[in-house]
Amino acid sequence: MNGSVLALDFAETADREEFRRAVLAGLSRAPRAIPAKFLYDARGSALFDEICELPEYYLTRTETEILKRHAADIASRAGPGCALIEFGSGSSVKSRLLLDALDDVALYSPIDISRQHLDQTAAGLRRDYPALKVAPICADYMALDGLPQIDGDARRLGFFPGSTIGNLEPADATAFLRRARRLLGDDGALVMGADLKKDPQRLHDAYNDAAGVTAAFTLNLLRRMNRELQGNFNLEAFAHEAFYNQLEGRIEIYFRSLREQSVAVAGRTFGFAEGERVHTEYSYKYDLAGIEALARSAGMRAAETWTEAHRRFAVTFLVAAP
Ligand code: AVI
Repeated sequence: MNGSVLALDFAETADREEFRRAVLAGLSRAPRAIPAKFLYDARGSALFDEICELPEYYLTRTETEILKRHAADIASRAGPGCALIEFGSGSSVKSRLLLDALDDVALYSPIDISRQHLDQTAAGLRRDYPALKVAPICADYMALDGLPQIDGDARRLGFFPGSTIGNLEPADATAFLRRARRLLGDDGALVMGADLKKDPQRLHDAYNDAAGVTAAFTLNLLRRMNRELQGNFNLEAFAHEAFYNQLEGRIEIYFRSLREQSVAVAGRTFGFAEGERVHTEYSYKYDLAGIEALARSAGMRAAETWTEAHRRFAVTFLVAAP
């Protein structure tokens, strides 16, 4: 067995232990909740990729349209010779739109917690952009204190697309932007995508698609608990529930017990009342004033915001506030 296989085994054991603790803690507290990051095992990530293609899920298409239309504007705001740093890069599809538009990129640094994702992304980019310096960072960008592989005095341009900011509760969103501001420096900038408030029915439909892919995505968490934590969740006895909470300006997502039942997982047994819910995700929706207020709360300001005809989504160029 070689060292990298051992390292992977170790990482897998550590991940499973973190999952076990989160599930036991999340099912023991009231109201019950399991953090959204555990939705993204291999099957969950593949289902999320499918969500991005759904007719109801306008977010990915709309953001891509904005990025395509305004890539040159973003590049001119950024200036030549930037180091592009992507927070939570996934497959880096959207960053290619920026890489194609930016003038003389000094370096591209994708940050992702998944080593596998990072290696794939880096290999694809090195193949398609042979002159580009690619410096992947395997880390949790929510807990990163420095950018180890980045030195030199190139301007740092952060990229945080996909409305991932919406999955953070307001205090965490501010904490993330503060961290980004520190990592990017006084001279840095951040290109951030955020889903906008709109007709509640459209929001509702985006998280309750007719094909049931979002439901499968939520219920995959039960499968994961069954597989990794020796659970016995009956997937037929729980349902996906997603609705727009207008007061809080957010989509709330849960899995809901369809009957009174008890379930064993990670060596414990948990009772569920009929209708009892376990929270899995928030997806906050912003308006332009809300984006500006969020930026201010983190010592930044929106230098420019781009949207499209229906004002469904916004891409904002954030800079450090003086
Ligand atoms: C990743 N994130 C921006 C998605 C969202 O829209 O909040 C996650 C998602 N969950 C269900 N559908 C999409």
